[in-house]
Order: sequence, then C-alpha cells, then structure tokens
Amino acid sequence: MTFAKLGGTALATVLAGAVMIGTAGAETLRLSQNTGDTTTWQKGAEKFGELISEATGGEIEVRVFPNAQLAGGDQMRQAEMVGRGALDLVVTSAINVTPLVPEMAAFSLPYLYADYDQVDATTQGAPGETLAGILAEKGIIVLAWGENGFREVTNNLRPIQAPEDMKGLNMRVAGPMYIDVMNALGANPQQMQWSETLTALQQGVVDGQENPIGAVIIPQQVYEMQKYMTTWHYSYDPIFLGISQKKWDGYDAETQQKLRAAAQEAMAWQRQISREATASGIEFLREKGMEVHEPSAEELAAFKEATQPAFDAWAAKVGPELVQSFQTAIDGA
Ligand code: X2X
Repeated sequence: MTFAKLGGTALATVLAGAVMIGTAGAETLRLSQNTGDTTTWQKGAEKFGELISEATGGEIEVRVFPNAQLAGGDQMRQAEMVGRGALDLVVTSAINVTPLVPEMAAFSLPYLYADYDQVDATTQGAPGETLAGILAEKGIIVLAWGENGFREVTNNLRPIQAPEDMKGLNMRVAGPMYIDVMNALGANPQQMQWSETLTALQQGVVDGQENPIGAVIIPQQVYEMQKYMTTWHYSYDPIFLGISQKKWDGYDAETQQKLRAAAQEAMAWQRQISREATASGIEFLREKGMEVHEPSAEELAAFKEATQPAFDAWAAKVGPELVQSFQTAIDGA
C-alpha cells in the first residue's frame, strides 16, 4: 500500500498511526517530495531514511510522502512549509523554491553548464554554500545537494530541431523562469503541478513538457504519453535534502552530524543513479517508441541564442554577483 493511493481520511488515520509506531524515544520525521513514488527523488529520500535509522539505532525514522501530498499537492509550497516548521524534511528541486528564494534560479539559467563537472563545481562548491546560506535565512537547513538533472523537452506534435519548432506548442512548465524561457521560444507555457501533468499530457490539455530523463521521465513513464524528445540540455535543475531549522536546532551536535552524513551519502547515491539512468536512457526511450533528436553543436547554439533574453532577465533578478560566482566555479571545473 502506498500513501499515494490513500484518500484523505485514510491518510489522516495512517499519519496518526505513524506517530505512535516505533520504540520509546524514537521519532518519525515526515519528508515531503513532489514527484511520484518511482523516481530517484523518492529512492534518495528512502535511502536517507535507512541510513539515519541505522546511524541512530532507530531513534530517528523517516517517512517519505510523494507527490507533494503533505503540501496539498502544491509543489512550490513545500519549501515555505519546511521553513516555518510545518514539514520536517523536504526533497525538492531549485525551480520549486524560486517563489520563496528567487536566487535559486541561478542554478538553472538556460545553457549555463557544458557538463556534469561544471554542475558539480556549483552544487558541491561555493555557489551551493551561498544558496544554503540564503535558505538558512528562511529556516531551511540544506543537508545535501542531489540531482534532478538536465531538463529535456518532449512533446506529442512534432520533432524539435530548431527554436522555430517550439512556436505555438502548449508547454507545461514547473515554475516562473521556465515560463520566460518558453515565451522566448514562442511556445505557450502554462504553470502546472507535476502531479497533474501526466493526466494533462494524456488528455492533450498540453502538448509537451520538459524534465530530466533519468530522475523523472523514465521512472514516471512519460514515454507512454509523448512521442518526441529533444536532448537540448537547456536547463540544469538540482535537488536538495533540507530539514526545518526548528527541528535542526533541537538536536545535539552529534545527531546533526549523523543527519548531515546520512543526507550526503544518500544524495551522492541519488546523483549517481540519476546519471546512470540518464546515460542509458536515450536507448531505452527509443526502444519504447520515442523519436529522440540529439541536437548538433550548431543546433544547441541556436537554442542558446533564442533563450538569451530569459537568461538576461533572470541573471538580473538573481543578481550579477551571484551569477559571477557560478561562472567562476564553472570556469574552474
Ligand atoms: O515539476 C517538475 O517538472 C519537476 C518534477 O521536475 C520539478 O519538481 C521541478
């Protein structure tokens, strides 16, 4: 039985039960994540639960809730809820936090990175620490950075080989910056919860969407609803495992150390499985019947040029200094 399949009343009963289960002195922390229960986000969160249970001899247990259901299905609300202590833990991605912390959009500026080494130089380097500091001011302690990945575009109408091919497509997007990117490409973007997107794709309410291959597209079987994919790598989206500062402050240094170590190990593993699934993913998706276009360097340059207005607008919004610190980390990779 998964929580995703439970209705509201049944869920409340299970939640009440969850508080009472367990050994004396043990506590169960609730972790919210906003993808389905088959993704690498879910697996990384569950791995964290196993590791922290082991490290604390069962004193701390973690219960993972998919589809942002603890936030009423609203994926953008999770971060704010963790910030005020209404949720203990969260696994969510940068773009979801931009309503609370616009600076998070720096990670995902269009065509910022050429490869994973450059990505790692930001999430695991000084920019990651800077953003963790800003999130801490909102009551969210970042324990570790993980990976959603390079977001690739899919749709049901036609192959996308040039910016012009995006014109008029009804595109589901997760958050504000991607609206600007899609507008720059001439598409019709629409903000929608991820948990509602699969149905919307199935029913043709939208023509397309964009998400990473290994972390989301394959585990959530987007290939069942979409014919065309272009690996345009237009935006990288990191995830993080965060804990409410209110919880954090209640632990002694040793427990805090255990939480951080468990999160680091779980998210390192989560990054690895996401990358492995992405590496073998194109072949898998072709086998499933998707038509996958891998753009040439020239084609990528055309997408980059077309999305430049959105880059400029968001670089101004997050602040030139922050963008420069990302660029410095990237140049040193
Ligand atoms: O909603 C999405 O597209 C997802 C799952 O990738 C995010 O949370 C940004």
